[in-house]
Amino acid sequence: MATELKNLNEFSKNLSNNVKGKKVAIVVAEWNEDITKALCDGAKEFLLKSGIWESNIEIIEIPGSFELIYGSNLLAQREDIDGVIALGCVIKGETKHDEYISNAVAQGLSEITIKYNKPVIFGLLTTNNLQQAKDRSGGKHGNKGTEAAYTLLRMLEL
Ligand code: RBF
Repeated sequence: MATELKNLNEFSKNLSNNVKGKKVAIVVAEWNEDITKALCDGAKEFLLKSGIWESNIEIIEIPGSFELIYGSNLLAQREDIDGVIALGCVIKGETKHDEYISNAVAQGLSEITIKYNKPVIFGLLTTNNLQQAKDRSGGKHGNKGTEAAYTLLRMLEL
C-alpha cells in the first residue's frame, strides 16, 4: 500500500510488554540531515514510550545512506544489541544515484539481517522530492522513523 493511503503512525497491533530490557541501536545518515534527525527523533520517542530504557538505545551517525550498510553491520554483529534501525533519506535528483543507493541499502540490510539472525529495519525514505520527505518525517503522512521503531519492536516480540 502506498504511504499516501496509510499514515505511518497508525499501527494495526498493540505491542506486548516483553521488549523491556532489550538493547537496540539506531544508525542514522547525515545526508538530508533535517529529515533524518526527525526520523531519529520519531524512532527514539517511540522506543522510549514503548518501555525501552534510554540507556539501552545506542545511536550512531554515518555520512550518507550508502554507509547504513557498514554501520548496521557493525552494530548487528554485537552480541549485546538485539536489533538495529537504519534511518536515511534518499531524494531523487538529476541522475540515477538514488536508485543505486536505495537498492544497495535494501540488499545490504537484508544480507545483514540474515547473517546475524536479528532484525535490521529498513527505515529509508526514498522520495521524489524534499516535500515528500517532509511529509513522511513528521508531516502529513506520519513519521517513517516511528514506523521503523514499531516494526523493530514487533520483530523483537517474536
Ligand atoms: N546520501 C543520502 O543519504 N541521500 C541522498 O539523497 C544522497 N544523494 C547523493 C547524491 C549524489 C550525487 C552522491 C554522489 C551521493 C549521495 N548521497 C546521498 C551520499 C551517499 O549515500 C554516500 O554517502 C556517498 O556517495 C559516499 O561518498
